[in-house]
Amino acid sequence: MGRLVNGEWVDQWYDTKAHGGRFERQSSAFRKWVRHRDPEHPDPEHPAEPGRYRLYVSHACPWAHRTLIYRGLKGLEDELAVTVVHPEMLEHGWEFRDGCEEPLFGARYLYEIYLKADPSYSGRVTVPVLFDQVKGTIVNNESSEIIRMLDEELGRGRGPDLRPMELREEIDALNPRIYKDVNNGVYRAGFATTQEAYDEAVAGVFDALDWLEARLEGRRFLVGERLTEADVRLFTTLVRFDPVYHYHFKCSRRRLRDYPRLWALTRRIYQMPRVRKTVHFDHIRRHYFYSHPTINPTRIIPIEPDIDWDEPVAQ
Ligand SMILES: N[C@@H](CCC(=O)N[C@@H](CS)C(=O)NCC(=O)O)C(=O)O
Repeated sequence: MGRLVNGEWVDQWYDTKAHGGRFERQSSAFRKWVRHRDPEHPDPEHPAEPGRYRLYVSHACPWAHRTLIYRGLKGLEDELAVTVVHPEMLEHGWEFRDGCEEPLFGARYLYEIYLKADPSYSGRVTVPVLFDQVKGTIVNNESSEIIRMLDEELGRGRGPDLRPMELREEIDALNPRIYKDVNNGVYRAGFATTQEAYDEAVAGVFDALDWLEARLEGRRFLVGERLTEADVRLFTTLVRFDPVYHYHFKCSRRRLRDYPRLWALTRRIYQMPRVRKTVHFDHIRRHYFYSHPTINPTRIIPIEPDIDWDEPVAQ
């Protein structure tokens, strides 16, 4: 685990000391956009063309998982290549090895892909990465933006519209709290290095789950009757909650299965065939329990909880 500093790999765990034991996620560095050619953008830097782009992902990572769900729901499997990193993230960060090879450059580590894009890059080396195979560079490494490109540009007019005009305002209003207290909240609880920072983060997680549980009364999805971006963003954390976060990140007040509506929502989404294909519990569990030496130094992978993901749910 580490980061690049002026193009050099530095082995380093997250530094929480400067922030009172609080884990702070760095913002993503590559923020370009894939676009269709149209009168407004006659010559885009990264044109929407089938086969041109590749996603670098980890099956363990909830942020990368969003992009894989979009790729599946939009039917982009044949047009958008995927390279999966090895689930163990060790001293050199994400690696390609043992069945998780990198086909374009034969890279051993994900940081090599960042260096192709910027030889003097400084910052964390994260998944997901959207890579332009024609220009040989990274377009974007921010999942919340990559999913919108898959929805509106690469997958334009295909599959479901996950942020329809009429629901946009409501989706955009839900996203920030779900990000802060749920998606990132579980990490802030798990990576906290003081009791105070942990208490603050974990309270936020469960307050937000209570809020969402109440919101789901009389609703099949977060914004009414259809799956939207808000559900996908929430799902990738919920599906990891009982298998990992509940104990690894000490989010232990309740399990997901103690929230009837959130548990039903999670199954409703998981049981969609295009979503189910993207969920890899083997990578999820191996990654978390193996890659965080400050939390689980023995690397023992705890026994898997009995969870019936196929328990019937009203679709
Ligand atoms: N804001 C980014 C966050 C991505 C992220 O933090 N990914 C984690 C994996 S879950 C990662 O690659 N971490 C490696 C590191 O921080 O060194 C996004 O949503 O795309």
